[in-house]
Amino acid sequence: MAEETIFSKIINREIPADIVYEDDVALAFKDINPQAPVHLLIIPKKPIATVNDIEDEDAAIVGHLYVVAGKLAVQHGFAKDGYRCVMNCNEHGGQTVYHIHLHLLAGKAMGWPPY
Ligand code: DGP
Repeated sequence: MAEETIFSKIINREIPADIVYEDDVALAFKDINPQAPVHLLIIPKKPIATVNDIEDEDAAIVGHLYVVAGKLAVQHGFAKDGYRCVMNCNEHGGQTVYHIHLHLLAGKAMGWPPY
C-alpha cells in the first residue's frame, strides 16, 4: 500500500474537494490547478503510488478509472468533441501526488506532443 497523500484526505473528506463522481472503487473531482477548461482527476480509493506499482490484481480498478472517464465525458457533454486522459509517472512524467490519478482534460483541442 502507498503512503497516505492529499488524495487520501480528499477520499476521507478530511480536506474539501469539488467532487463530481463517487462509487465504491473510484472518486473524481476537479483539479485545483486546471490545465484545460475541464480538468478532472479520477482516482482509485485504493492508494496505489505510481503506475509502476499497479499489480495484476489492480487491473480491474485501473480499467474502472477509464470507464468512469467515459461516463463523465458523456455526462459533461464533451464525449463527441473529445478529450485527453493522462496518468503521469514519477519525475519525468511530471507526477507530484503519489496516489495514481487519471487526468481528464477537455474543453479545447489538445496539442501534441505534450511539451
Ligand atoms: P500530477 O502532477 O500528475 O501528480 O497531478 C497532480 C494534480 O493534483 C495537479 O494537477 C494538481 C492536483 N492537486 C494537487 N493537490 C490538490 C488538492 O488538494 N486538491 C485538488 N482538487 N487537486 C489537487
